[in-house]
Amino acid sequence: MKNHPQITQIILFGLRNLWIGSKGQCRMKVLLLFALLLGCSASVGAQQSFVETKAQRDQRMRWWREARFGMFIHWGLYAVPAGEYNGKRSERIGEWIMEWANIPRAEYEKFAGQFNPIKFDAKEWVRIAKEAGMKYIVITSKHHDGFAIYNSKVSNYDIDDATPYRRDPIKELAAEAKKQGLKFCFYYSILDWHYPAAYVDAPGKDPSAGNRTTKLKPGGKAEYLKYMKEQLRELITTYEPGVLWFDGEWQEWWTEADGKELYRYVRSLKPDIIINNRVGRGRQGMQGMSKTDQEYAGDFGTPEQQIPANGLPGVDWESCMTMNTTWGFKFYDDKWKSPEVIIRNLIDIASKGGNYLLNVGPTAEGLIPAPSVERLAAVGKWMKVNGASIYGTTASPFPKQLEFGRATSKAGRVYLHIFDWPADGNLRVPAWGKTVTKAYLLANPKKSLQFIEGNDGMTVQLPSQAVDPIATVVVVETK
Ligand code: FHN
Repeated sequence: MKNHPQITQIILFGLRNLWIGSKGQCRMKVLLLFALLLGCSASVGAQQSFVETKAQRDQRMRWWREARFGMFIHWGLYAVPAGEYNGKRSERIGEWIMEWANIPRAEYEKFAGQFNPIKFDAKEWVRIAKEAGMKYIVITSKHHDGFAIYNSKVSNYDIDDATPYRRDPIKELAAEAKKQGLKFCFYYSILDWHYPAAYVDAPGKDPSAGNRTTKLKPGGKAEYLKYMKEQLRELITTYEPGVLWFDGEWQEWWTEADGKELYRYVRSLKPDIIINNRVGRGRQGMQGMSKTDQEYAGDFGTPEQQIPANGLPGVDWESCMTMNTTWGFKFYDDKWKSPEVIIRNLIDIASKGGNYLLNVGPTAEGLIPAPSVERLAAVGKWMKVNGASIYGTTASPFPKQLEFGRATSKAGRVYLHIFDWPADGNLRVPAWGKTVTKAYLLANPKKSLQFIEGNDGMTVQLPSQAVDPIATVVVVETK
């Protein structure tokens, strides 16, 4: 926890004067007072919630805000059944198979013996993310099924003890991400269907299967909290993640106070770490985060499978989405988003000031599914030309959403993302209180575009054809 140097200095200065002006017995009392006060200031420090100035917070969030685009990876034992159990399939998400197929713990554990990702290649995974234009990777260290896909010293239900694979793919992935310049981050589920003290109390459900909510046996919460903290400590000290992405917080036994305490604990282990709002109860369902009268723990909001219509003004936020309809691998899920939808989602999110965390669900062999790889390559092709209109940008400066597309901004310029190319070649842009000095295609900055300014905005004369039918970017520089 952060101490407060000014408090300590005041105490020391006062004691110094007392010491100089005292003799014999008095000096013993001064020493005793010194010891008492020192202990008190330390304990005050330990109890402080994490206090940081706006400048300190902005510094901590800087890389994350500039990144704008990350890879989510859901990888675990659920990739073995891959959406089918005893011939039963479901439209439900693959990583929840222990719940929707009502698989008892002892049965589900058998998947560990079949999890042997011999085709896993950290270098290839990071290359795919990097070439897509992604700047960080968030991987499930432990999902709701409780299986640790890293080498956990506090659990035998992990890749090292329970599978034939025995290597630590997370160590390889963390090292490769660092080598290729991507931030490495962890997802961690508070909900744990495998923890001994946890059980399911729901009609028709096996008590040891998965469920949206679990109960904890008497004394189980304190025991589980200790276990969770031990796992978080080893995750943070061994792999040094940039973000701790919590999930599964909606349990009735998990409170906002628990979330605040866990936030402080994680920050005490790595003060520059960034933590999402699912550490506590601030998520407000799938919409992400709505500030109410209470300050919730967490550094950013987490809308899921959706883009808030007006962003989440005044807070940092990240929209997480699947590329098909499942987070964990399902071999028959072929409902893939097109590259156009993915690219326009990325632009839409950035135009509202958010980050896009796009998911891949690798197979039990350790491969990222080919349809995901193809889409990410298409996104990377667009980002290669237009990344400057996403990275390090802030939200659109326009009061209303543009009819032809979206906008992002940086100091002294606005990036206009044109989805619908004007048939007459004249791009009509509403006024936004700035005087334009120059306009050009981001793809061809040397060739200025003609424009006319008026009271209600400007008209830019565009070439007859769009550079990119998904989104062509026009840069408008301002005074
Ligand atoms: O239940 C999880 C789900 O499996 C998945 O991990 C998503 C990703 O954000 N989070 C939870 C649902 O909100």
